[in-house]
Amino acid sequence: MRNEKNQKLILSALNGLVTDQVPFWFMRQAGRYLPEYRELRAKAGGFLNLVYNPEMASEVTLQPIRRYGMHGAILFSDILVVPQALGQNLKFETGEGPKLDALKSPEDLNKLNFENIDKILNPVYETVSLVRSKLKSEGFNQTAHIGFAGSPWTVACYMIEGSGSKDFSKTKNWALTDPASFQKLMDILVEATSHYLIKQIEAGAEIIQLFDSWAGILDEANFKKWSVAPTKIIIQKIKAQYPHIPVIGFPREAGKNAVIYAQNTGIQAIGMDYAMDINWARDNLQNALPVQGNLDPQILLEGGNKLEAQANKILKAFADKPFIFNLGHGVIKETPPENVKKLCDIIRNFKS
Ligand code: 1CP
Repeated sequence: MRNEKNQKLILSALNGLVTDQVPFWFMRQAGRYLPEYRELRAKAGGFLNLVYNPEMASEVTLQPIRRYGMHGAILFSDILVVPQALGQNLKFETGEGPKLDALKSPEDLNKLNFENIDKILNPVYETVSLVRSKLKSEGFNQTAHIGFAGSPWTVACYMIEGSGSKDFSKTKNWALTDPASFQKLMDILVEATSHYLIKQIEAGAEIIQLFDSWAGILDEANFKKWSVAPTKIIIQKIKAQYPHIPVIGFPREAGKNAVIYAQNTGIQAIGMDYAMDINWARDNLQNALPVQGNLDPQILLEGGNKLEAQANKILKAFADKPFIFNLGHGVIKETPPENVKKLCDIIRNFKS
């Protein structure tokens, strides 16, 4: 038996315990709302230069922890490094989202290969080990390092569309009209993502989060096929080697399908987006597994009394069962850092 008292707070919650303090971290906590991030990004000369520079990327990961002492330190990287490592061209232009050379037909899948995957991703693994050693040397004994990847469905959305999109209609159309070749792409992504995550764990990641940001555009049957099924295989592969590493799944905007996801993927905890009804989630998700979420990042941006009221409402609803406080999506870049500080204080001072 492990001594559960010595576990980091967030790991206790993931292992089904309720602790005096509610553990917290925020999606996109490392990023553009922080002046020290913008400074380092300018120095690096671009987003990907920052991602592939272990010294700088580990600093960016640590920046919010030094300010606010979150219980989770998420790796600074992006979900799109996996397609890049498989040979797809990726660019981030200043002020714009990602641009990939879109996959247009089943023949384009032949361009993807595993030859250089570790050569390209090695700097990310190096960042993970640097983060672990910095957390330790700087005395953040209660902060766990969270590795991550995009889920195959969400990553495929960007690979096929070539950029962000409102409805990812090309991807949906491919999946619906030619499921056999779409399955081939999913198989490639399952393989690459499992490998990538296992390497992060070997380098020192203590928790994994899988982002399925576009899970919400699938109907139930397709959600099972393209979100749940690939996620389940990835988790099986991780668990076969590292059974104690918890995996948090974030099937954004899945609504009621989140129950199917929670029951069938093997995740240890589920991330709730901000559209999810608190009482519904309490009764239908938290009755079965730890939950994470779900403050609207817009409310964090606005701050004030509304922030205080909504944060407390979430804490009152979830804190008596295993729970990790988070946002329902990423920190918005215009968010004043003092609002983030205020939210951290509210969570820290909460007594159930
Ligand atoms: O200009 C910049 O500095 C780049 C902005 C930025 C940042 C800070 C991007 C571009 N990615 C990131 C970091 C990032 N991305 C992290 C780091 C850790 C943290 O959370 O602090 C993580 C976990 C991600 C994950 C990610 N990237 C997701 C899943 C989560 C989500 O937001 O739904 C997605 C969809 C992406 C793609 C992506 N990367 C960047 C942008 C602007 C986008 C979205 C593109 C779009 O859909 O329009």
